[in-house]
Amino acid sequence: MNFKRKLLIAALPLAFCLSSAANALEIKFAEIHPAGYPTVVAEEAMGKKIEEASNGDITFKMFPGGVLGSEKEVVEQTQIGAIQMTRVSLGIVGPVVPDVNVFNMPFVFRDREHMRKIIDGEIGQEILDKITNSEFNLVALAWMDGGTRNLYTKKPVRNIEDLKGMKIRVMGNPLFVDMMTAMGANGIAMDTGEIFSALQTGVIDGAENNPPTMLEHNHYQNAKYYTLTGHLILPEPIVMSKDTWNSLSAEQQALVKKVAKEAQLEERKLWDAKSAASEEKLKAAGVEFITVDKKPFYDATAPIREKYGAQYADLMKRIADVK
Ligand code: GTR
Repeated sequence: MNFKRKLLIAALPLAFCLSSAANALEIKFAEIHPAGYPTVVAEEAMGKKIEEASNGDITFKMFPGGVLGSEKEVVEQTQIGAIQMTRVSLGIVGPVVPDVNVFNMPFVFRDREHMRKIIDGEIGQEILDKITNSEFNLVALAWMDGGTRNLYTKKPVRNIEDLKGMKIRVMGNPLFVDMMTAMGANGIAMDTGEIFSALQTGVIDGAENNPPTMLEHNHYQNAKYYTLTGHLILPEPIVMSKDTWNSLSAEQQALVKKVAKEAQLEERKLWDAKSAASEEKLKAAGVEFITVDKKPFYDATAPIREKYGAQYADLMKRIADVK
């Protein structure tokens, strides 16, 4: 065998490795929630399925706990394709894709079951498609259940008057600032990661979220009253960078879609268990759960549903008609 030929043969495995590496895709998935959180667990299971079914062409790596940045930063990174996938609250999608604000309106869903029926049905798919078809450069694949949001405060809120003048943190969406104004408080927009110290230093008097977030992000340490207003029931889309999506084969796209939908149904079982366990832990840690008459909160926020919902009157009616 001549020398040149030997070299060629020796180089073959290397060339093969390089070419398969060039085709391989690593999905970096960003989560602001910590390891073990229901969304994280369901998304990891989804990632495992993608890896297995793609025969190693796609690998999946979860980055929990906000290590890749705040939700807003991560969304921007996903839009440009530096991060391939994330789950994000619909709250912060609203300012960029206003159509999704229908789901962001206070008391638009009657209860958890109503919300789940909507996200599992055609309206849920329509809202995902609105994100995908916007200029957001993301493909929205499925919904995670983000539970029901209630108020937590440093001083008790036993009726809507108690909320007057309180500074309450909300997600960065003008709709939520308006919602707080309507309920008599001052809505202060900030990232999730800033809430803990803002509560500790008294920059805010409270925030609003579901029991798992209140617990896992340690907000309960400086807010001992949890008022069950149930003003928001927010689903959270799993999104993929459109650049990443476009780099997938049709078969791979179908796979990602399928396993994301499976994650949608799997996560809610984890969610229900985690939510119940979180409530117990919060109570054990000295948080007082306050039941309130929701009607004054519902009535006070009617102008918000009118202001943001007027142009979606048909959709609002279709949502209300889902029994
Ligand atoms: C959580 C949600 C997060 C984030 C957070 C917040 O319930 O899962 O995506 O939006 O609330 O209020 O910042």
